[in-house]
Amino acid sequence: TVTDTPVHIHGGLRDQDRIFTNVHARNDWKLKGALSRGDWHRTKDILLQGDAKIIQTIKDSGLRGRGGAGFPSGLKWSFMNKPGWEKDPRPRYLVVNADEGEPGTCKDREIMRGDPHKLVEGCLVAGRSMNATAAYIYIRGEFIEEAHRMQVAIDEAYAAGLIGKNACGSGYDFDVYVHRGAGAYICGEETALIESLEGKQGKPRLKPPFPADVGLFGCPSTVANVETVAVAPTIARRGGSWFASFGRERNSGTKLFCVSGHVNNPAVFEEEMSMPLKEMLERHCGGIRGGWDNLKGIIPGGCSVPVINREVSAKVLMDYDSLKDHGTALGTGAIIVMDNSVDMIKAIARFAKFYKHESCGQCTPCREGTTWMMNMMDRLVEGRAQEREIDMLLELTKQVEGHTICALGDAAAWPIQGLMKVYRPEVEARIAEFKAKSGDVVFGGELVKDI
Ligand code: L3W
Ligand code: SF4
Repeated sequence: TVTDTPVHIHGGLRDQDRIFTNVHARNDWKLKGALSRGDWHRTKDILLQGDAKIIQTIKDSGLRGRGGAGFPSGLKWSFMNKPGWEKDPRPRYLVVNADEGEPGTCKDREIMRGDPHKLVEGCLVAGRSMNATAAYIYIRGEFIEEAHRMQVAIDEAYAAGLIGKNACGSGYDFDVYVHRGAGAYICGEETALIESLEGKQGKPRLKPPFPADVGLFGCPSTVANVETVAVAPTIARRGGSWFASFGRERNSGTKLFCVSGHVNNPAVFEEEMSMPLKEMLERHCGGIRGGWDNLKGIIPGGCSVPVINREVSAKVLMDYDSLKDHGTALGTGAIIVMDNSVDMIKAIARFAKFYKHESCGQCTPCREGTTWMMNMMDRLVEGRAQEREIDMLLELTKQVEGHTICALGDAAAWPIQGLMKVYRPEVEARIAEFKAKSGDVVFGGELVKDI
């Protein structure tokens, strides 16, 4: 059911409730600045609470993975502590997914630029909760400055005794490493990321086994997004119920949103979950360029999720359930705004090209399907097709969706399905226009005499 009424709206997040207080790196991002913002405050006490208590706090907070899937974090982290885990001689790892590559998404980058210590401290707290001995931060290769700042923060934390042997004086040993990627979008998929960390080509593995059972170097591992890990210390300090008081049930907490495209002020900001999308754009981005009526559509969660039109954009809340009820998803919280100047068919065709380029090629439906999708979308931009090819394209997306090793196949299919659901009349009009203009009858891109 669609219940578009937030349980609890503050009228915008207050400054004292922000977790990321240096998100634009306006202030000192190093240890001294971090300490002044409350990072590393009584971290030892959190560590001494032990694994079960930390995980319970995360469960109470309702935190869900901020990398796109929205899986409940407390539950996911608890998979590392299955009964009998102490008898398993394998080391255990936290892997931080800092391979932020989803088009439109630029929030983790801000955390690493302005608040790198929040992530280092988060590694320690989350790592402690899953009895890990080390964290690997796998960072997107293009993030040169961010990788540098993370390394500086790690070095500072070692020098101050905050991580390493007897971290924070807790008796717990914990190491943190940075590993730079080499520019493949697919390495943001958790098992491809693990393969890449192991020095192999970044090709996703079949799941199960999930990383919690067989992960990095064959050891129990959890891969979690930068933002998810970075909020853990604040939640542990302020309490699960504090975090859960924002947003609404099953959609709780605060979150970083990144808005790009045709708003007056594109921005990255922290806001509470479940705020109406329209209000969010007006409050933080100065509204749509040329006014609300100039809005054509919005992709609310990074380019992998379906587009919504102006009418839906006006009533949807920025949370998992409301967006799902309206046929799209929160994804990474990357809001791509497109006004009436946008050729929506061309925009989605560009995404199709992206997925074709980034497919790792190891499973046939994705490798072949993304190529077909790109070619068909390219022709639809010109209208060089028959109307019935729209249904053929949709059928193709259904053949790919759910039939691949990883979610990239689904991600390639959904934007096209969204386009046809919302803007099909435009696609049909484009075909009719081409036919009227050229007089040509085409099918599959070929000129045909008799159809
Ligand atoms: C143990 C089980 N663990 C699930 C774990 C699983 C993973 C997490 C979520 O895709 C989406 C994708 C992109 N035992 C488990 C279990 N887990 N069941 O929970 O798993 P899953 O499969 O739901 O999702 P995923 O494969 O992690 C992620 C979408 O995010 N996306 C974003 C992509 C890009 C970025 C970026 O640039 N930062 O995130 C946008 O929509 O399409 O659907 O850890 O192991 N029984
Ligand atoms: Fe590779 Fe695509 Fe298959 Fe994922 S779905 S494993 S990207 S071919």
